[in-house]
Amino acid sequence: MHRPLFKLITDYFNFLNELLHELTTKRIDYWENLERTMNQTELFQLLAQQAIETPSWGYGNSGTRFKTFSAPGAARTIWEKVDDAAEVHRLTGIAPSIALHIPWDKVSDFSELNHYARSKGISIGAINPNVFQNDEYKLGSIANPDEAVRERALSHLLECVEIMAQTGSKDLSLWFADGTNYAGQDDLRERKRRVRQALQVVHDSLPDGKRMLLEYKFFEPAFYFTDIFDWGIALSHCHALGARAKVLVDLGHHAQSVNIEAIVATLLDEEKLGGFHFNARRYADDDLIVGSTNPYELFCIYSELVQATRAADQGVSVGAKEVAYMIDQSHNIEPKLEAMVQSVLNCQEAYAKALMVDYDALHVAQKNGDVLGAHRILNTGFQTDVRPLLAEFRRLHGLPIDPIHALREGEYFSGVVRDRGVAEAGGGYPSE
Ligand code: PSV
Ligand code: MN
Repeated sequence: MHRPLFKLITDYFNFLNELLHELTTKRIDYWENLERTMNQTELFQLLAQQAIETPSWGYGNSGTRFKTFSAPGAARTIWEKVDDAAEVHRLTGIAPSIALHIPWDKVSDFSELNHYARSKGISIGAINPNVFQNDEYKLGSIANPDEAVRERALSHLLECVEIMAQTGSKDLSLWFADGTNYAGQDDLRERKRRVRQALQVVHDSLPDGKRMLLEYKFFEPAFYFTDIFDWGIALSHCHALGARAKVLVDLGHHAQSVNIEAIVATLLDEEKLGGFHFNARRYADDDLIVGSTNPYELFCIYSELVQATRAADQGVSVGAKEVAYMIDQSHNIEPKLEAMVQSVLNCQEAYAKALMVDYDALHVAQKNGDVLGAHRILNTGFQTDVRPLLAEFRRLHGLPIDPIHALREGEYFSGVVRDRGVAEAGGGYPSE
């Protein structure tokens, strides 16, 4: 036989052989785990219930304080942002809502926006008030020493509660840039009381079934003191405020090497975990893709959540099932839609891995004091290659097997690049 042709054929057969081996070992991998944990129908039901909200501010041009970049096809209006969020949902099947930031996403008729979103197959999710961008908020919003400023901040928060009614949103997502830059600048206990007072008014204005999620962040934009600086202060406010107040954990808002899954477990047990802002941090608060620098941390967080949903304590299990999952990322150098799809898929993968753990065996090992046995049982989930399983899940749901490939090859992205073009973006620091 002609030698190059013969080589081509044998190479091809070797390739097929390797592929078959790859697929069968991966199948055994997750099938073995499944046998020990749950059946496939149960697993697929849980995966189908997963929902990751995407943020309107992740679809427009964004940047650092040095430069805002112009991304080809970036959404220019809230209507275009809804279109993009709908596309992310169409590709992944698990991103059914979009969070709004007010006034960035303010429209004259929110019920029209609500109908528009629904016509695109998604809903309006959390409403995020913005009490950090006006000049008057230089010394804070609800903690400001000036009562008139505090009143204006509060009335914006209450306006957002009204917007929730028009958009059908369940959650008011609260983050405050309030803080001080110098010791002695303001009275720390007084500031705590001002915050509590305003939050109580907001809490009490929420109708049944609506919640306020209180986000903490340990620094920035203030650098000496931040009013809601960590989960401890957020939790004590939420406990005092009442049943509608819950804590929101933004993965980027912790100091280096803080054990976030321990915070998650604590808040779950206190029945006060309300939601997440997913992202990945390297040094400080940043907008890297969730699970890109810290896949093990994300897995451990999901593992705590899975265990809490199965807790014997009803309050804990019900609370865990009501946790809201949201992405909080603005992508500056990555293609925006692709980054959002990737983020949603990373959450799906971490969740699927957490479902692969044999928690009964884990508890036995823990009771027996089998330190490394328990550690290995947990890690079995993390080490499981769930990609073939998720591909099968997508096939069953009529979703693209590879959503990133579908986005790259599909008409949506090239269409928005063509139709929207490259919008002018602002600079960073003003130049002469
Ligand atoms: C603040 O850093 C934050 O995490 C809050 O959630 C804001 O609402 C969001 O980013 C967008 O500025
Ligand atoms: Mn956030």
